[in-house]
Amino acid sequence: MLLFPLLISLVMVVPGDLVISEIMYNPDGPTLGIDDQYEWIELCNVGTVPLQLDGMMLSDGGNQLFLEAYLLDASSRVVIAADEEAFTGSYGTGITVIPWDGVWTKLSNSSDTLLLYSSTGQVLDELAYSDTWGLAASDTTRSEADGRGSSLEKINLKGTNTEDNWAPSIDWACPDTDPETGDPVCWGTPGSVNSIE
Ligand SMILES: [Ca+2]
Ligand SMILES: [Ca+2]
Repeated sequence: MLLFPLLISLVMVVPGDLVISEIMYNPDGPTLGIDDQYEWIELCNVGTVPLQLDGMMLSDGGNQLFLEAYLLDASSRVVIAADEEAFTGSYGTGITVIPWDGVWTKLSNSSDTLLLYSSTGQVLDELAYSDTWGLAASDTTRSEADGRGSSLEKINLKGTNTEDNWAPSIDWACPDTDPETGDPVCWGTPGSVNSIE
């Protein structure tokens, strides 16, 4: 019986199996809080076998954060939060937040490239996003994901990381309202199926 988890841990992850599925790169300051505490990244195992995340790395090319041991089931998601205590304070404790070590790979509020590496250094996923992604045609200022409450979500998790496959979350089961406009503020779908998937 002891061999079973060992065999699972030896499954080699390949690009496409584990993807960056959602990011909160610019948390809404008035309702959620500052970037240093409330940024987060969601990963999804879109493969067919459990994947061991131990030793995987997320980086923007500068800071590097290393994932600690966690066996992620197929079709399951986890969240990596800049500040776990702040995250659970806002989103509750029912979401799987996994531990990491190193330095948080800060998510730029303008544009950034987020890289996910396997424990052997292979690039598993690469997301070069921009704050112009999801900008409504009628709005020339900011997208809903750019500090207005929404996260940036991937639409087809097995598709490309191009602008047409990412958009602001539209889940309106929202925990707070914008103090200036009174509109409901959505904080994305960490740990859950994306609202636009
Ligand atoms: Ca940010
Ligand atoms: Ca999600």
